[in-house]
Amino acid sequence: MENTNLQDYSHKRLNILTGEWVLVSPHRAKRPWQGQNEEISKEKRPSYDPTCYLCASNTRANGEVNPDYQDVFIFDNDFAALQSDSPSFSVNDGLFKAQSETGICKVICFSPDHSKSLAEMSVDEIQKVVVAWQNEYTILGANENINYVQIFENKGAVMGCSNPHPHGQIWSQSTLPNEVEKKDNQQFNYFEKHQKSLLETYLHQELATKERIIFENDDFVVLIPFWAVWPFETMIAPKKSQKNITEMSAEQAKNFAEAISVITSTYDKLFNTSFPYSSGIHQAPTNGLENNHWHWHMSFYPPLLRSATVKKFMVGYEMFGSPQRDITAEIAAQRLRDLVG
Ligand code: H2U
Repeated sequence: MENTNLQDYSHKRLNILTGEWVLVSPHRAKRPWQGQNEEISKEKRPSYDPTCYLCASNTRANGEVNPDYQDVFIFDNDFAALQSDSPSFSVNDGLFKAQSETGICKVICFSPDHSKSLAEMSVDEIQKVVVAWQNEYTILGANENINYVQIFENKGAVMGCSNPHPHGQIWSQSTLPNEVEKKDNQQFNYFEKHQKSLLETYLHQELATKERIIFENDDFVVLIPFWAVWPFETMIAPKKSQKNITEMSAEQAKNFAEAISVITSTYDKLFNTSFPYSSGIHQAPTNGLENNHWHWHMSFYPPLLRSATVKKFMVGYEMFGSPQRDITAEIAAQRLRDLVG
């Protein structure tokens, strides 16, 4: 796309997956910064921490002892936000509306090595995490009370992560969360009209221009979406539409693991820090429907803006109006692309 206006003048871009707009203000990218700096943690972690709740053989907060696990370890969250045995009820009192919600929450330790993050793990080690995610989607999705499985990771204290041990979470529940419902509707409407995947069609267009592509292998593409909100937000998506992660072959799971390895290690190089983010996989609900409109993808939402210590705040206009960014998706993609390898 040869449109220099997008690099020079304020405009709005449409997120085709949510139907929402983001305001882009490229001319502001050079403004001086006199605001808050985040602390950089220079702490070098040991491979084993006797006080860590997630390290192998240690005792968790509720008194249970972790096994001496060798790669991936999954357990039911001891402080689960959703419970499978809570009562079913609803409130319909005029404009007061509420309904009960049940679910199952799990914690997934990516590695017994306390000092590592996904960025430092090998592709083979990450593939074991991918296979564990596939298994959990299958097991939880088979439960008739579970209609959606949300896999995610909070990395870094700045993202509210409670423990530096490499781990993620899986929250599964009876209804679709807000973000998933938006993507469900958008993809459904496109599929109904065009009989093809919205995201696959979008990826074709991206692969033709290459402007926002950071990395690709045979099966996956890593890019900054045209509509990205966070300065260095990225997405990993299979080139050919798949509804959920269980459709990946072993070879594809390895290529997905490679894509995760490339983007997380590239992030660490950008500001020479262990790059914080929230990442998550959006995929087809497990509600027993065909869901042919779904094309799964993994998104990374990192808060850092211009250094290891200056982060983007989603405040003010973002809270009351729309999300807004200064550095364009194309410039951010160029910076990440230059660091790959
Ligand atoms: P975060 O670091 O993303 O907050 O995830 C850690 C999760 O681990 C958190 O949801 C759970 C917390 O409830 N946890 C346990 O289940 N048992 C423990 O002993 C410590 C933490």
